[in-house]
Amino acid sequence: MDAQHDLLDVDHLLDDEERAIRDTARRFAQERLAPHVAEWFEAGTLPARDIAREMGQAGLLGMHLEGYGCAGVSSMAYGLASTELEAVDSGLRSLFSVQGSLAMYSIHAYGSEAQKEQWLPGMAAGTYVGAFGLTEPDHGSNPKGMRTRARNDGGDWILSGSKMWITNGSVADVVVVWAQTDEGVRGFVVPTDTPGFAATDIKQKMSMRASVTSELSLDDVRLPHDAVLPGAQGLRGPLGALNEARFGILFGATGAARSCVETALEYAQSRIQFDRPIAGFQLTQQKLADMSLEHGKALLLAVHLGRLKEAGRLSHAQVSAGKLNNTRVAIEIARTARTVLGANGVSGEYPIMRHANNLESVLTYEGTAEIHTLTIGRALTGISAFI
Ligand code: TGC
Ligand code: FAD
Repeated sequence: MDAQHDLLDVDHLLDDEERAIRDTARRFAQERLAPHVAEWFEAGTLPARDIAREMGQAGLLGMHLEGYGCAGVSSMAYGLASTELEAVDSGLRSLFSVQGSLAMYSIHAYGSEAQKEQWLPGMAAGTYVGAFGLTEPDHGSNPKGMRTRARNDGGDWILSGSKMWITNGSVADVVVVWAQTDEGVRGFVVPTDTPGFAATDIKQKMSMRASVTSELSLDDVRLPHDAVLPGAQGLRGPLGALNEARFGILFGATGAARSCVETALEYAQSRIQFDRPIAGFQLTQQKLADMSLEHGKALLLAVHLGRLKEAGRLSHAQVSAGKLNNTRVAIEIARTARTVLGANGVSGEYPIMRHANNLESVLTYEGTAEIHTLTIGRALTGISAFI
């Protein structure tokens, strides 16, 4: 691998199978998604159901899960696929993460056999789209305070409340909804055609425009007794799923960063000012060197955490460290890369401003930078500073 694309030769740390899966995901992302993404972002719409079907055909959805039509690849391979999707757009990686790591993972890890058989094969194929409803209008960082409630009524469950900022919400066939019950927080598998369920898209997003984000309203949604996920009790359930998705994000952010570095490098070599390529100016080279180095270090961290995960040694605090570092690094790289392109840096003809805008969401969702900082602080000191 040459220094232009992989300064630290991180590629050398991957095995042949990991490289093959990464290359397949890259081909899919570059050939099927990249040609359209700027248009989707500009229009603020995404043909999410069509893309889910294509991702399903490519074997990407729930690819790290075993059985039920899922590919059963390693965590590392899943991380590398996240990188390739986010190199095109964070919104596309979001569709893939929410489907595979939040909705499918929750059903796979906590669901009954009947729930798994009903939903997972269709979700792996992309014929069913899934969403994950944890955040509420008044409870984001602190999901413990959620107000959505599920009460028992003659053996059925009745769900009422609302969820906010839900990726895939209005295009989903099924949502894993987290709600308070008399036994603490429980997860419910909610088919979106159930009476009382409604989803409204959130408009005027300046970030993640190539992603569907919705508000969900649950107005006395009646579900059968077996709609509850039997294996999840308390906040540990949703937080366990979030751990999986955060792992994908710590890889994914390096994809957005890579796209920015590559764009800046190519531009700097062809843009002439003062009769020479701007890549020849020392100040530009400093930016290019810093961006490449920071991108390489972020990728090294991702691969290291991937190896820890495969060895069953990855802690929550380490996932927080990776998510915090790599989103922070990616956003800095996007800002620096933008300056290299001058005015063209703000144009949608180049991907940089789109990545920069998306990364503002990535910094906030799946636990804000502050929450991950405090998670690391708690692991270091043994003292929780959340409350
Ligand atoms: P706390 O007392 O620390 O923990 C409650 C229970 O959960 C366990 N736990 C975890 N389990 C798995 N993974 C983790 N990362 C875990 N962190 C904690 C913990 O052991 C405990 O278990 P048990 O059995 O003892 O009860 O809970 P807390 O209320 O103090 O909260 C901690 C805090 C603030 C870190 C947590 O609430 C948090 O992470 N808040 C952020 C919320 C968040 O990330 N929301 C994301 C919503 S989904 C989304 O954004 C999707 S974006 C689209 C895309 O992915 O692309
Ligand atoms: P708040 O929790 O209100 O935080 C506001 C600010 O206060 C932040 O800076 C935060 O770090 C800080 N803060 C809060 N508490 C503390 C503290 N104790 N100490 C220090 N600082 C603190 N959610 C889902 O459930 N499913 C989804 O699919 C989903 N998709 C999303 C897609 C997008 C595009 C976006 C933007 C969000 C999505 N979310 C989703 C929601 C996301 O997880 C929340 O936005 C996030 O958890 C933060 O919650 P909040 O926005 O309510 O901010």
